[in-house]
Amino acid sequence: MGDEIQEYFKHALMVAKEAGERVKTDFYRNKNISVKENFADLVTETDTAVEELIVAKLKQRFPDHKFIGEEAVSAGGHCELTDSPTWIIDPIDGTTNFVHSVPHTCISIGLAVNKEIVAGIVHGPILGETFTAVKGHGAFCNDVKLSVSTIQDLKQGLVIIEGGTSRVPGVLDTKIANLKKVVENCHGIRAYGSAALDMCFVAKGSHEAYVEHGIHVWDIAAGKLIVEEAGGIVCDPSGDAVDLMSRRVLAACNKEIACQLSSIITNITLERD
Ligand code: 2AM
Ligand code: CA
Ligand code: CA
Ligand code: CA
Repeated sequence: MGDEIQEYFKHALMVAKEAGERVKTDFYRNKNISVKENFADLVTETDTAVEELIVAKLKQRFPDHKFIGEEAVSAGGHCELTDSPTWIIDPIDGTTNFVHSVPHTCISIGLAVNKEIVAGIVHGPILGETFTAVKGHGAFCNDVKLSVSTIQDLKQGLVIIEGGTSRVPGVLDTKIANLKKVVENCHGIRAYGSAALDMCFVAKGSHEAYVEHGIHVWDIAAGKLIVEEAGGIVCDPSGDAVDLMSRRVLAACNKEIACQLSSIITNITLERD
């Protein structure tokens, strides 16, 4: 299986880079924008086209594999993670950044086998950074090996926490209350607008943690493995084991930081994927 996963990974990396060229071209053009659930939940023609490109290229090579893609699910498609090899795709993570010409935007491709992520690619075509991991083989950014931060005290940490695209009042109120508690307990907070890149910044060691409610499986599938292969941990914001379909995540450089962050966060339950 190890060799097979390497083969799957290499092919997916090629596809991600090809898709990245399309994202890069469109990034500098006028975008065709629509809204999904609310005025802040955006999608562009590029999101849909890039997802179709990635799925077509992977399907051609791996016809028996299954697929979960953000835009297909948004269009009413199935979002079920089975034991079969499943490609979990976010064609553009950071669509709002893409729309506003902010370079923090990426393509995220994770591969799950037996519901476990075994390969992950987060390709940022504008930033020129490609984060990768294959289970058991470490995490890399442009071929440089990644290691998480060694800071153990949250008060010395930098935490990524986002506003998200949900405008549901109850959810937003708790997110803002959490944001306040995090600000009070660390060096500072940051929000880059791309869940997948946020996870990679924890893997890279520049940030101690990332916590989010509202994300979907395609936002974090690849990033989860990249964080873990860099030596970090990914759990539920409650501190329990992570459930990729639960719409929430906490990534941290180590258990101490995860526990400290978890203890000040109020968890939010959202409708599952
Ligand atoms: P997207 O750009 O693929 O839609 C922005 O905070 C980050 O969270 C992006 O990675 C965005 O993914 C993702 N996201 C999308 N919908 C969200 C939601 N309802 N709550 C939180 N994050 C969301
Ligand atoms: Ca989206
Ligand atoms: Ca996303
Ligand atoms: Ca997306």
